Amino acid sequence: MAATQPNSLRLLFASTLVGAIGSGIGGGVEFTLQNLAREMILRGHMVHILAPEGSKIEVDCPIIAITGKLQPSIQQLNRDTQITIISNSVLTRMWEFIGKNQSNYHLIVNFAYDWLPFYLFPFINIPIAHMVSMGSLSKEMDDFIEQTIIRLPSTIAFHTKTQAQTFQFSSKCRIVGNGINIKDYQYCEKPDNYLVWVARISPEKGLEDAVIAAKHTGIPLKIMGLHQDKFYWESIQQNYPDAQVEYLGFLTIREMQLVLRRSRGYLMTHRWSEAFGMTAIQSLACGVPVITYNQGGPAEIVRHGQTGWLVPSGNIAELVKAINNLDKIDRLACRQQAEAEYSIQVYGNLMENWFYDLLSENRASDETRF
Ligand code: HBI
Repeated sequence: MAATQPNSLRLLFASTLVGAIGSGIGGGVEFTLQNLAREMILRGHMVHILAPEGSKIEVDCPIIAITGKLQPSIQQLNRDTQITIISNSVLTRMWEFIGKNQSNYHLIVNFAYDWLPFYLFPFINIPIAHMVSMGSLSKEMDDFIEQTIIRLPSTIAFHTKTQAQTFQFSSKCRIVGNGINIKDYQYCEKPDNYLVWVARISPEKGLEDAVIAAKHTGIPLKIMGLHQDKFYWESIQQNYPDAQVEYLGFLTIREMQLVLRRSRGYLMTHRWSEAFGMTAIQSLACGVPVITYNQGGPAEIVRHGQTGWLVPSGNIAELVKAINNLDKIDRLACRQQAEAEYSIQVYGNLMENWFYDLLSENRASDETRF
């Protein structure tokens, strides 16, 4: 007899472990995790969040702090770097907690881009839904992710097709986009005369291209984001001393969007294949057109000529041209695209359906097990 599908789920969110939530080191994942937790609670589910000690969340749900050494960010490693196993790490302690307490939950949502959660699925009795946050970055992580894709493709989801395609065998995995609370963003029809760049200040985000392009157009550029690589920032200041750039700091989402919404355009000059690009949908939600290099998730989000411009990667002359064509973009169309495709309700539906599917699959395999 098929067990009844539980309507309200007990969900355990396993956070990224490169830094405490709120530190900004976890980038867009910190934001996605909290948006989704809030949305699942609104839908009547219970959510517990497992995260490094010191994490601060803006969601009214229990956070289980895990002590131990943080994970080195995989972006700083290169493709052939060996995976290091760290003693007394947040990673191993988090999964010790999960091993002991898994019977209190229906399902785990894993947000960490690390080997252990992908390796452990045969030893955990409840489904692990892996929300993969980046594209292929390291050979060894690819092996762990692709092994899971081959054996349990339904437990893997990517934010975009482009991101999924960086892995092998990913055609059967879900694409779930991402989502924000559109009500948190105020549409701005008449912008002031400046451009905006928002990201962790680190080489893979290509800030210097935005500085050079803005300098050519003479439009001031406001920069926001975590100072992740001080040398990189200093080199930009030394190389372009007369560029009209202003660094506003690593602001809260609310403060950031007050600056973002009044800009003429948002520049995305990432060098790596950004899996999604939360700031792209935040920009659209404010009515701000997005100019992005034509690679990774942002190129899948922005509608060329309608809600922004796609520019050949690294081509600064094309960036300048796109900036000069910003006024051809209808700002209301940007807002409408965010409402239709990237609200937390749309993302929440895709994720909730995924969880229910995993649970009914899991139950079916249990039934065939006996
Ligand atoms: N590196 N090892 C590791 N694990 C993560 O979960 C991780 C990371 N680097 C960056 C990161 N997560 C997130 O900031 C991005 O997924 C956005």
